[in-house]
Amino acid sequence: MSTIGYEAWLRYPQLTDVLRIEAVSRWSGCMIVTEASEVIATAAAELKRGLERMLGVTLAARSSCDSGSGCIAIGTFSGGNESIARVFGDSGAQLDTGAEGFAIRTDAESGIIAIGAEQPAGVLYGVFHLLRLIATGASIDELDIVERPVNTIRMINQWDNIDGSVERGYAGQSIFYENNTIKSDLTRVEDYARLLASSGLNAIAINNVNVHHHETYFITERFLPDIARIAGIFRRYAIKLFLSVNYASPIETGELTTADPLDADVKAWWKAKADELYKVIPDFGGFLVKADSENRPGPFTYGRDHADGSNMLAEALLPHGGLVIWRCFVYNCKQDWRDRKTDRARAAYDHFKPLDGRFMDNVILQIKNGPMDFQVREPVSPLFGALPATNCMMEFQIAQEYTGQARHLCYLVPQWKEVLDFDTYAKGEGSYVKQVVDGSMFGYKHSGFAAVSNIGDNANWTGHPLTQANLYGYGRLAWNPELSAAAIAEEWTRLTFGSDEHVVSTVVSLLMGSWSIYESYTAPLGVGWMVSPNHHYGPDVDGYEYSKWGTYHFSDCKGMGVDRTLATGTGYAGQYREPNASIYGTLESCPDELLLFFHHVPYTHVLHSGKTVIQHIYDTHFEGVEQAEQMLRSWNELEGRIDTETFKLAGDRFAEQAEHAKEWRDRINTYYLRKSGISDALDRTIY
Ligand code: GCV
Repeated sequence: MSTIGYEAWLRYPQLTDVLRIEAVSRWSGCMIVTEASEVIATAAAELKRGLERMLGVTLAARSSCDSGSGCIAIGTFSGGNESIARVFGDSGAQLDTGAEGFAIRTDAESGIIAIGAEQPAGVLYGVFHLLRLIATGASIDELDIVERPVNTIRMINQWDNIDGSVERGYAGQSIFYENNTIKSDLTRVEDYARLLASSGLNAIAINNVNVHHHETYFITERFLPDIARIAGIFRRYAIKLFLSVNYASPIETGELTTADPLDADVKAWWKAKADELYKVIPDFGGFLVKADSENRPGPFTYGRDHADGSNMLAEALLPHGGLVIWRCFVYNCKQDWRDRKTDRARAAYDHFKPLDGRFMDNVILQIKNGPMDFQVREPVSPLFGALPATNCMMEFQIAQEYTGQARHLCYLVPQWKEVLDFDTYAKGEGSYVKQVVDGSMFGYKHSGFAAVSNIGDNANWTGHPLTQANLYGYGRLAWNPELSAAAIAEEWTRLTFGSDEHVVSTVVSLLMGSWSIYESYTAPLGVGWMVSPNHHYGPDVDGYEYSKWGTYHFSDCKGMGVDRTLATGTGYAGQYREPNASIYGTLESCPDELLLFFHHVPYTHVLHSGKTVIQHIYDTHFEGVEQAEQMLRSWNELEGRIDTETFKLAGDRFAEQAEHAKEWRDRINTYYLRKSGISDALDRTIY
């Protein structure tokens, strides 16, 4: 198997510049490590591997440093490593690095670069940070860094099934499971743990939120020994393991006849289950739950609500310190398309807002970034900022289900940044979503980020070589939402492709332009969907128009869009605080990019851009294809500058994207020409 894409951003290619080698070698005479912790052992192994690769030397591990020899010391402030104590003195504990942060300091006098932290996890993150600095060409001569993650939960959700498939997975089969068993060789899982930890992630739910028959037994003795094996791997990388659970487990396992959360036997069943789990995995993270959503069982069956349902599980986990992560993706998936009053966008808020304050402290509501489902463009979920008395966390999707599925490039960090920087006005102007999810706005006890992964068993993990940037970027953003999308893109590019400036600038500009290009040739102005049913790849304007899923654009011969205003529509716009409610609810002030999400307008409606809706559709679709073709040309200019395998793999995907963008353009333009009868002002070919 090729190792190029496999190593992703942890390639650590040998440094070639003599001065640079000298500059780094000066500090890399040996590694000082004294603590026996498992995570520190991982950190030491990573440091050794990274430095040996980049410098082409062997890095000895010692317990002390002879002054002047140039050493890297790693350890906790209180762990008895003299070199750490020498560099940080008494100040280490005062640096406020917290449970997962770290300090890195270059001490010229003692010849030591020290990576110190309160806890072993911080040491590991510090090591990855130092390696990142070296690999991206930063000077390490005068380091004085203190970093701590902004978000406490930085989680990845695998939608992997035990038959080896991955729901919404576009990069091969599961790395965890095959043929209804947990794989015996978990080497790849360990390598995945490295990737996750190096980008700053600290939690993983290892199975699909749609918990099917066999996976229901993950919490039983049938699978627990193997699950514990996986937990052991992630533990070494300071990553906590969570499981998605089936709400009807007591029934499905044949042990009870009800899953009613208020039933004493049900409560006792889950309590015993939690006890059993923690015996095997003492640091088990908790449960991720999709309940009463898309045909999954839940408390509604018993006339109970989501607070009843989640609190029952939370009570069982509480004595062990476990969490219940309860998803808010709850809506009526059996809607009658003729019914224009029911609005899927409203559902999460309508379900959960009235329950604010009723959830236990160890329950966290996991809210998708938008009210619908990971579209290329949708507004931010109005639930962010609306639940001051309930722990909340963000759910993003790295997998690109609706944004090109590892075949089109769509770098999502800019989209996620927009979401995080959205002003909810929950506590007046400047109440950003990022402050809701980092817990600071309302003093949440638990909060953070989760995202659906985009990896599979493809050699390069993500299928498209450049969509590794989404996985890396997600981790970096969860660590620090203030990092810019461009800075993350550049960091990833340098780590992955090295320092050829032409490569760096080309790849960064491809990444940075890709979201808007994808948007321009797909569903316009925030209207969403228009994809082929089931697999969701490719254009199908009416694919979901007469379906039960609640995802409509209502195009007719006069106009299109969904009226979600308070005055004449579904009232969804009224779920936002002012001024957002009025901005979205008023045609004149609604931003162009979300116009059709909030309003039904004639094709001749003039946008803020000065164009009519219909002309905007035609223009963006023609331009989008040109830009997709330009992406391919830009990529092709990199021939000879990056390895041939990656060059070809990504080149093939860019070619497919350019070709497929034409299909989008022609289907959508043709559909709207035929519907509206209004021709393109520039008289281009529409069929
Ligand atoms: C895991 C969308 C996807 C489903 C997914 C669901 C969810 O509907 O298409 O595959 O199920 O979201 O987030 O639960």
